[in-house]
Amino acid sequence: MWRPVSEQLRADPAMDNDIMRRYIQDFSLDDCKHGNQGYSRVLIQLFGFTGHGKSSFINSCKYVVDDGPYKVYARVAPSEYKPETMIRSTYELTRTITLVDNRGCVILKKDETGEIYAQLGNFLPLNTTVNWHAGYEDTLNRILESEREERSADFIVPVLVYNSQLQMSSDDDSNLKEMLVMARDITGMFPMVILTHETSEHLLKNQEQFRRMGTQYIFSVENYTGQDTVKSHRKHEKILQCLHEIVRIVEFQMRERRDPIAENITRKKILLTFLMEREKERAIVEEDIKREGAKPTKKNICLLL
Ligand SMILES: Nc1nc2c(ncn2[C@@H]2O[C@H](COP(=O)(O)OP(=O)(O)OP(=O)(O)O)[C@@H](O)[C@H]2O)c(=O)[nH]1
Ligand SMILES: [Mg+2]
Repeated sequence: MWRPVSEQLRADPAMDNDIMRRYIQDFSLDDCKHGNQGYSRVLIQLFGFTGHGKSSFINSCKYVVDDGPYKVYARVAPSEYKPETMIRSTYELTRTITLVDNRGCVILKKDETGEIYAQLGNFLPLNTTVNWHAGYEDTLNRILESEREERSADFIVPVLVYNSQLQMSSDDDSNLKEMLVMARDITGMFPMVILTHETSEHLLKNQEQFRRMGTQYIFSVENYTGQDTVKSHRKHEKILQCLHEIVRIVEFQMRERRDPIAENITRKKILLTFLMEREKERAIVEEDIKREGAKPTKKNICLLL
């Protein structure tokens, strides 16, 4: 029987792993204050750079929630430097919660960020290959084509996965901030951040940087990997805490009256405006280069790539 988290906390302030696991497994949108309000599932949208641990996180989530043997559900790269996930795939975690393994990007370029936002807002079909270098018309056509799929009933939770071994440059910092804010506008929720490789010496610095960008929920986890599947209480606990918090946030947001269809329309307008603006900028840069033979600057080269 699913019970609100406040009751569970009262019952056991320590919130041990079993209680968290049961809370995650039993959570149903139907049990929220105003019922499901038209949402049929929670879609945890994992996004971020390639090789930062999105697929490993999915396998780790399945491992800790199913509490069975370790299995590879989402294929993982042999190393951090070889992009692996090309298809945007879904993995059911519970009957209410689904994880989406979005294609990772290599660097933040304008045409890739357009695709990222289209993925995050769930405006592109699931379980199909993602093409980063799509032009405006191509992206637009695919968004329109995907209207055939009924997806407005998904409650989207955006989650950026970031490898805490990396030291962020100031350029990365401002690009990521822009991306997080846009992801908020497209999904209605400021993305949470999961820092993988939690034993890294750069963890605290990365936590601080994401906090400065306005991130309220930052979790650090050590993923289970093909090379290390030995159950660890600490690893289980950290991953369960992260999923538990996501469910709490959804439950909290579902206390408000919501309209999934109206939300979907608003976000689609934001995405289309972004794509249109990007296209205009690209046309201006191309025109300048043609007219004056000007060299593209570091700032605008990403529009032409
Ligand atoms: N030690 C350690 N290794 C990790 C962790 N997370 C991921 N890895 C390793 O990092 C590599 C890349 O992980 P993936 O899960 O494939 O990364 P991804 O974000 O799905 O990458 P793409 O599919 O290319 O976008 C793999 O070799 C993993 O085993 C972690 O928390 N700790
Ligand atoms: Mg992957």
